[in-house]
Amino acid sequence: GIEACIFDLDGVIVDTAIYHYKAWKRLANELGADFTETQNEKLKGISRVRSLELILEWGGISKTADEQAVLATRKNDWYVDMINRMTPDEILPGARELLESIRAAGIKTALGSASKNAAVILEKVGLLPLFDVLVDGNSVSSSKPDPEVFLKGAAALHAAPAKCIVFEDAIAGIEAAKAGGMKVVGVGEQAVLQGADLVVGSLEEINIQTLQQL
Ligand code: B16
Ligand code: MG
Repeated sequence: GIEACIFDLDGVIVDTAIYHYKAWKRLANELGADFTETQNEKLKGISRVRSLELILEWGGISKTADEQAVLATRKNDWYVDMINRMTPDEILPGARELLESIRAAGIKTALGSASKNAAVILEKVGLLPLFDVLVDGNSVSSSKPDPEVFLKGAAALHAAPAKCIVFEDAIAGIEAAKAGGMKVVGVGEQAVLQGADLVVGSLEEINIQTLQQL
């Protein structure tokens, strides 16, 4: 049976991607640069530092490490202003219900997010009590597609990776789950999320039975 379910945050539980996008776009524009929607997809699931490196690379801009630290902080300050205003209305469809039914079935839950702001976001939307363990950007050294974040979640819950199901909206996250030997449900578009064991448009489409059949 399933021993643990590990959830990505942004794009699965809440749509913080829109806030990341707004803040990165504002920063890029201030630098006289921009990025496309396709490029924005590549920012999903990866760390803040890596996201900035990519945006600078796409814009043909070079900055020292110190300057990059200042820019990343500026983006994060704008981002934090936006997430501090989040409410439970922003929980994505089906997320709360699925978390509740997983826990009611005696299965453990973990968060596996690249974000250093994960705990604040879960607190704001009122979902913190539904997670047994949080593994986020503060507790990992390698970011997705490295499987570290999910393997740490499994280990903290004493679950075998092969008996874990990961929920992910990003290509990097699906690769990370697969690299960790886990099952993965992609949340989003089939065309984007190839490699997932199952792709759904939203968590509303899933119940415990669907998961047990994976
Ligand atoms: P922060 P996830 C990821 O969250 C986002 O998808 C990604 O766009 C962001 O760069 C990363 O968190 C780091 O976030 O700047 O808040 O530390 O999808 O892994 O939950
Ligand atoms: Mg995500």
